[in-house]
Amino acid sequence: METKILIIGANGQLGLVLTKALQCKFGLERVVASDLEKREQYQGKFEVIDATDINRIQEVVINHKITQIYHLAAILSAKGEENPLGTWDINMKTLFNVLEVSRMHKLDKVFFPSSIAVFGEGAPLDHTPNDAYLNPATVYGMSKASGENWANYYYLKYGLDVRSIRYPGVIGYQSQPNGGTTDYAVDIYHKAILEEEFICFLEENTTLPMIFMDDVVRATIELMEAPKEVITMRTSYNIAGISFSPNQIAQEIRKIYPNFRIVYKPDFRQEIASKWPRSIDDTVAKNDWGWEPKFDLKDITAIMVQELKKKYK
Ligand code: AKB
Repeated sequence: METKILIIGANGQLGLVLTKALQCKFGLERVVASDLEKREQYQGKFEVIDATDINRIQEVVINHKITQIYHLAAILSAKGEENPLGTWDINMKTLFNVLEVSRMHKLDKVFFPSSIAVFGEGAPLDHTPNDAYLNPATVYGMSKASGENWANYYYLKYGLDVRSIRYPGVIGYQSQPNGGTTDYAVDIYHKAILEEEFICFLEENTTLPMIFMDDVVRATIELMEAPKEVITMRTSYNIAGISFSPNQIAQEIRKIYPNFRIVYKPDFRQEIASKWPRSIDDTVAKNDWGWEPKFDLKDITAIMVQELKKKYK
């Protein structure tokens, strides 16, 4: 059967860009974007879906003869702490709905993003290996760690081809992140271009794993396109892009904007970040499906500045 893709959470930071990449690869007709609200000026097929409603997902899957789902909708680490039980309900319910519809309708493949938020105390902070102990300290991290086990369960029990990546913080100029602990690494570029002071909610030397949008979109599609036999990790794959601290990103920005000012006012997000890895060991993804990042901090800064300047002109 011809590939027909449904993206759930298509209006989010990654969804916006991944949808376009999938449209380029498969054609407008074979990609159905969905979210809680229809996006204005959207080119292509769009369905309004509340992913907590299994019947609605099922209806769209049947009507469009969907063969693959990318389930991107979730409440992220920082926002999730405002309403722990509500976050758990939404993150788990939407995942169960996607897994169940995919099982019932025998879909070819499902993509479920996990996150570096699955790590916590007990895991090495540097070069954290794929099989490190998972002891997340946020509800978001708990939902992703459990989700990974459920993905593996559906694969083992029902043969559902669920694939997953633990995303680092994602940096891109096309869209805004919302509710994450790594969001500062996007916001900082907007302030730099506007020549405004940036108030950073993390301490200056808090190093976190990050990745450029182009790399993460390519990683996701490469994993989904990889032959089934090479996939040895049915929970989730670590992938690394680049690790840096607020101080290092500010120094890189100052090479372009020498007067750029950053003020550190750490809040509750510092507590979350301090439990996450500083860097990630992605050997398993490299060995299994040839993952390789392309963008370092210098490249990312140059592209972010160049593209955001056009936006603010
Ligand atoms: C967050 O900060 O919550 C996300 C993530 C690392 O999963 N960007």
